[in-house]
Amino acid sequence: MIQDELLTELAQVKTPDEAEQVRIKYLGRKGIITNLAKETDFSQLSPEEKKNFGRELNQLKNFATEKIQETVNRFSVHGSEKTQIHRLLDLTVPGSSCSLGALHPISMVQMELEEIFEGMGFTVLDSPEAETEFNNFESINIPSDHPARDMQDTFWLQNEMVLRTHTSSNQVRALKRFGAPFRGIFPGRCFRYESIDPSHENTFYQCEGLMVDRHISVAHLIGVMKTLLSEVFRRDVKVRLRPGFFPFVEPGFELDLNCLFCGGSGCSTCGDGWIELIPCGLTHPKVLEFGGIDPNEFSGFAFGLGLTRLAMMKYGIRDIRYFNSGDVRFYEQFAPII
Ligand code: FA5
Repeated sequence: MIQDELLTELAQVKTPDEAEQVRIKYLGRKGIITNLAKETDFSQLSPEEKKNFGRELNQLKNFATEKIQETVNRFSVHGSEKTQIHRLLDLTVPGSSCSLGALHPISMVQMELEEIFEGMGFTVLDSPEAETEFNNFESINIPSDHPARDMQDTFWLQNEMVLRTHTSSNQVRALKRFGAPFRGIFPGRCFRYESIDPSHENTFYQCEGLMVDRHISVAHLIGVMKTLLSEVFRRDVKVRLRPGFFPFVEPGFELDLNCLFCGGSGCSTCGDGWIELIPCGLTHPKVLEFGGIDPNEFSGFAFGLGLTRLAMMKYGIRDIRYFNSGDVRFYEQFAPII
């Protein structure tokens, strides 16, 4: 039987070329099936026999065409692989949900601060976490024998660089690079050798701000701080300004925020009802000089906002240790709904 011979040959086919050879052998111009019609003497056949012959020949051609095509399909993506994919893929299985993750609450506060300061004409600058001793201390008027160094004990690297203890390390770098007038903020991560408690971490974020221009006074500093806090909290907040010492500002202040958890009565987060939030002051003439700016012509103010503590106040997070916990369930609570 032609069909059986054809199927036996197709079963041995290993390449598309071999399948093509089989097609030519059976269906080509001089192929076995094609020749069946040529070799038959139709004059000897009755009309009924002619009809039957024609029908059977067509069936044979269709059978051969179909089987050869199936063999060719075994070698094509649209054939065998697709069939296999269909076998593996069950479109009725319910999909598995994919978590989008969430922005860290500190990132969200940082982005908000950046927008507020950009609105006041400040540039946002990125800065290194591993710093030179000069940038972190000396350039801002903290020489190696200054007791202020003890307040900011930190981690030293083997190459004598230091993990910055504050973002003030960028003040002189920025002044040297951009000169005066200058308005910029440098948000970033800081490191201190600290005893950890609900409001102190060894790794936390600050956002430094520096504005240098002609005739800058404490009034400018207070104006910028008020704008900042009213925009961040979108409500009236109570603040207090008290004298504070930092070798790189003169005069120096501590701007404290009335605790939003206890309303000022005192709690485990704030202690006495106030959260130390924004140390600030007028830029010390020595810092301007280190930055190549003439202190007789320019003055400025600087602040070092505690970004992690601001996030605590904004989102009602009572313990700073959650921020570095790596617990996604904590972070997801503050994510904006997308
Ligand atoms: C400074 O770091 C100064 N460089 C700030 C400054 C800048 C003063 C410019 C004047 C002019 P202080 O050590 O107080 O100051 O830290 C600033 C803020 O960082 C604090 O008010 C607090 O909100 C935050 N902060 C400090 N230490 C920690 C800590 N261990 N954990 C969490 N937040 C901290």
